[in-house]
Amino acid sequence: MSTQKKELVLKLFELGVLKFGSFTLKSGLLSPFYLDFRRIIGDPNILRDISEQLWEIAKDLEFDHLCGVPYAALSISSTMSVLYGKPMIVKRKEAKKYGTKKIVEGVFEKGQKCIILDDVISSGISMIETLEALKKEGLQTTDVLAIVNRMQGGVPALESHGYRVHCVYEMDEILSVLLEYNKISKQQAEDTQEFIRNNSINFEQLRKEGVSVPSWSYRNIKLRAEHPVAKRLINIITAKRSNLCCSADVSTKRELLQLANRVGPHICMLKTHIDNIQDFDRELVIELKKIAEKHNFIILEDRKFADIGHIVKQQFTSPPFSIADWADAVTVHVIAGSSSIDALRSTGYLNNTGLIIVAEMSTQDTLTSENYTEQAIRIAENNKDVVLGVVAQNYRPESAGLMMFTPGINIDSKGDQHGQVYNPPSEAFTKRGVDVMIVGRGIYQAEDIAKKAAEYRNIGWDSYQERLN
Ligand code: S5P
Repeated sequence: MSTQKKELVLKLFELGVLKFGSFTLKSGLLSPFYLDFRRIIGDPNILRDISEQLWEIAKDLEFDHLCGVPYAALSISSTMSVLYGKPMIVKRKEAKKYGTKKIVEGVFEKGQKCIILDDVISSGISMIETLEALKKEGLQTTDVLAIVNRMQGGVPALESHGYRVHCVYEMDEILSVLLEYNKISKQQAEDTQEFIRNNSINFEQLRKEGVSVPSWSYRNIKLRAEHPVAKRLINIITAKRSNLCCSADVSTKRELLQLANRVGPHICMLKTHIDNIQDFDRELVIELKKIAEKHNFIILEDRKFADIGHIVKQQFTSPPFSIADWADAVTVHVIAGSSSIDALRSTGYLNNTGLIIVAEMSTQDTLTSENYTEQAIRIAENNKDVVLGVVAQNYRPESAGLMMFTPGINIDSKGDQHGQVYNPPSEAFTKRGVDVMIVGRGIYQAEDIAKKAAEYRNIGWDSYQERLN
């Protein structure tokens, strides 16, 4: 990279255009970096430097007009227009509602050529819309210019629509310069690269097209998770290299504690159905918490709250189970709507206990239709302050920091006589984007429980690695 280009990166950093930290994007994603090119109007020298870099590319192209995309690129196209004597046109964000109702402002004729300028190319979706609008006005565009390629899929998307794309910088190049001059840490560069990698696909679109996609990495989830239990869970998963949750569906205190001790070293989470324990008492909870601390796993009480808010509040807090006092996480249905989440939040206990929304069930004849699952996931996404993720089979939340917990996993069986459907763990991680697998009978009915838990754990971890690669 030329010294001039390197210096420009450093100037952009000083001006606060290239920011590193934690930023909520329009989509709701929490990003470790943010590019704010609207700030360049704060320094005319930088504005000129950027224009010069873009002109280096533009001077070899054949065109009649420069078209800047509002807002950041307007100042750039104006500067280039003045510096290099090319007329400018502007595509409005919205058509005027009165007067001319024009969508493209400026003086042009049908059939003329324009190049389009933007600050950053991310997904490319808004750029494609702009290009379509110009085409409708009779303008020809073949080349798109931008300052930064965020490397999130926009460039190939535009190219697949037949446009040539030219960027002054790839995001990777910017990171290298900032690293070289100690402006950002290695960790910040890695987090940024990981974020880019994990967000370079339009998940929603691919899902609609029925394509399975690999999902987020644990580090990325942690980066964007909001609830402290989610962060703790990811810490445990990565420290123990285990994404296994054992479903401890036994019926006595003794069996539960024994099982917890046996599987403890191999799991990140233990799931209970505490109301199935015939001899339940407070002592059990105290002992279970001790084992959880010793083996470092979290406790998920699979209560599946499903009633109106007024009732779920009582079910969550009242004796004899007093779930709110001890569970790190609880499952909840949203069949009654998001009011159940609001009700649970109003108890004041959700700082220590995270919610997992049951969005899709594992049974053959489940009533959780695609539409229901999508709605449930939306509720999870709108309540990330208290929700860790969803229980689901096929649908993964795309939103920042939410996890997918998946039961119906077994390596030795295809199902039971009551409609349970089992899938193998490897496929769950690689094809369906599962983050934590839930295994019950596959483990606790095995002859050697600890050995079986270790086996699931290894498969789960290897499959996660495979997904990353
Ligand atoms: O859709 C679901 C949701 C859950 S939480 N299907 C399920 O099987 N579960 C739970 O996972 C279920 O309540 C049970 O505790 C566990 C599965 O147990 P397994 O013995 O079939 O592995």
